Amino acid sequence: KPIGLLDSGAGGLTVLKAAKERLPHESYVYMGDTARCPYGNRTNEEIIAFTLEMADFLMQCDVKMIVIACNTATAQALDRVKEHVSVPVIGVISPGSEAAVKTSTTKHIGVLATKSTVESGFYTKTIHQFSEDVVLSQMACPSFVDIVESNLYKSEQAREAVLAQLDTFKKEDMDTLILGCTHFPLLSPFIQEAMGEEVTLIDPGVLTSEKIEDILTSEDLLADSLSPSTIQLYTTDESVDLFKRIATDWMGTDEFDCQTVSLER
Ligand code: DGN
Repeated sequence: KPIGLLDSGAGGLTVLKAAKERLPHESYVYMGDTARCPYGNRTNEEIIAFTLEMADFLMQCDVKMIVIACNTATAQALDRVKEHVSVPVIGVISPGSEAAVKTSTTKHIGVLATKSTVESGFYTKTIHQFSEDVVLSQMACPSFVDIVESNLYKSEQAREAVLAQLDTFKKEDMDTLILGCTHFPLLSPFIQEAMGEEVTLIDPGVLTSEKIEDILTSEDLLADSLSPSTIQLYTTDESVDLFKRIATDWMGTDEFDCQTVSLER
């Protein structure tokens, strides 16, 4: 059975890429709700409803676990999805928070995320579960999501937007920065440039893939090394072309199938 991943759009491909690198024998079904992206400025009710629809779709694909590869959906809907489905479910906020707390020596951690994630307070709550004395600086960067969804993430325009957005934030004295939106690792060279080499960037996708392996191991669900590995991508946009281009470019392979699917509106 495949592992299911969901995101509001292309951002969760950063988690898929990390998972595929760590667990190459697994098969994956990825659902990106590109037609309704971005989620970051939507109401909590909308985010919960959309996330549950995607979880239902993944369950119809007979997935063995669900990875909410979206911070915004994790913050609003992780518990709801857990109640809703019969397979293990993980989000991206806890793995990223745990890694950041382990990495930071100054105990001043930054988070870049969507408005919804910042306002949810979910990062603050989660990081303080790992360490109570961490100081947290958070910033909402909604424009970064649009840059990635329009496949402009390597452009000079993207670089300038990132440098301008982080101009004030970089002056805060953090030593560790969580890329708290799964779209943002695609912009990490520019984010690193803006923040300076002394700040360690945390990509929650990498840490989430370790957790995926832990869960599959403990549930005895790991694929064996002879299993054929497939990647099936679904997008809710009518055209799959842009999504396919981003996926091919980011994943460094076109060995996947990509189809459009319409969810309830
Ligand atoms: N990729 C999503 C996240 O991690 O929060 C959200 C992007 C969006 O829809 N605004």
